[in-house]
Amino acid sequence: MLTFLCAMQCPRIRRVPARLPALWRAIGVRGAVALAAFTMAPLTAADVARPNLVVFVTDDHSRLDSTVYGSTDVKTPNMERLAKAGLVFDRAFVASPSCAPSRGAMLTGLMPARNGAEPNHSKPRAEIRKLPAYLQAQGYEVVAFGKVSHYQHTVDYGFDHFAHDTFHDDVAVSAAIAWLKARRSAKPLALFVGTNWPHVPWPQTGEGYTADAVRVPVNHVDTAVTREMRARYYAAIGRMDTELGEVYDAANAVLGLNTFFLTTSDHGAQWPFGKWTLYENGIRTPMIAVWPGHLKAGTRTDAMVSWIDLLPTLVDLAGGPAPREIDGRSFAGVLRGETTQHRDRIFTTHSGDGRYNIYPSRSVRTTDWKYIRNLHPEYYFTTHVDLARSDDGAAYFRSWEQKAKTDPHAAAVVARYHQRAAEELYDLRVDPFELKNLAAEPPQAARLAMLRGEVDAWMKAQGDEGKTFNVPRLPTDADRDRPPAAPAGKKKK
Ligand SMILES: [Ca+2]
Repeated sequence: MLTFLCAMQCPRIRRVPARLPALWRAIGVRGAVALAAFTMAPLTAADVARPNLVVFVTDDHSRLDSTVYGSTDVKTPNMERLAKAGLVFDRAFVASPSCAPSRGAMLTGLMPARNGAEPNHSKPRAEIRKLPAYLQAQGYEVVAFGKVSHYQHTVDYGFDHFAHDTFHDDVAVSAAIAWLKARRSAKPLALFVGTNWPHVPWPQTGEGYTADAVRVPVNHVDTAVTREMRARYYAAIGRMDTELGEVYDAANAVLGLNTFFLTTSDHGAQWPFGKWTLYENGIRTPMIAVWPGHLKAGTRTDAMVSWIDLLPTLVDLAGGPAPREIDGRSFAGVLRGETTQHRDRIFTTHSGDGRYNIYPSRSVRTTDWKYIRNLHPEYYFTTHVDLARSDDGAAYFRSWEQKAKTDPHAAAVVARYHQRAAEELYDLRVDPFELKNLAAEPPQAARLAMLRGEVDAWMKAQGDEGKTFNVPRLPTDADRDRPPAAPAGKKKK
């Protein structure tokens, strides 16, 4: 209670960690520092002030599928609760729109070409310093529950403790909460909790959502099967949102107000023009931060931030020197309300996913425009959506193909899914779903040349060779729509 009252009423001593020994809590920051002067403990004001850090990572959740970002048909009450208590990022982006390269970039602060995790399921190189080491150097205990890195890559990252990192190991969240409640360490804590929701396979029913009530996005094809799957996707989002609320409540109860809490998703959902693409529904991600007494509650920011910025931001909040040798840059100034801007360009990259997706692309995004370069427009675009045997994608994609035989809109959507122009340019102010490619429009020639040059320069600076990591599928291949053979005894993800 004393900690709570101090936090609310005494700004100079408000940042007292709840888990510090009772004496420290009772005497506050200045008292603890004064006490340290009479002991051998090398305690400083910075030591006492450091916040606990809790990051809740969701999996394949599209930004627009939340009430916080304007959805009217999927309910995310816990995201809304965080939004009311903290700062909502309207322009947060991942580095790459599939699980492994996205998480590899977050946990190294380096873009995929520089850390080595380019295609899905690949890992950053062993010699690269990873996020836990930076925070451990600041005195933190750094712990991961669930899918934080790409499943069982977790062991490579040097967490002090980790558990439940296998495919849809859905007890991870309750295990994290139990671990947190039993924790007795006086160290500041950096806790990463990763849910596998709303990653497929989605729940078998809509769990309250019905097919006739969902809204089908304008860049999709409206069929009965699509609606059924969309209701099931919403059910998965509901599970994710419930888990978010549970972790948030546990963090508040155990760690107290001196806790920086952030939630975000590793990229957009497994729907066409989402995951595995550089369209907004692939790379633009939900992000909400809560930090009582530091962040103004119920606010939003347009500052453009990237997942590579999370590592230096957390190190900055932990009191450490933000590393300069990585691609990421701390946006702690945005969090503290010192600035409303961070990046003026967001670069993203996608390299592929086994034999399901071989379609490398790069993009640069300004506040208003998106330029996408498809490195091999002659390749045939496929993903788990159209190739997987499960009903997560194949069932509804077959219904799109069937409708395409008689419906021009469906035919255009399916054609655009498989084959794209070498260059795409979109005016996001009027075309948020990136439906009208302006790359060939003469009035946009100068803008196209500028953004093309920026991607050239960025790829060169990154040492990005634009590799293709698997045997491509071509539109002329007889087996272009045949799923790859699954490795014996291995479950696809
Ligand atoms: Ca993912």
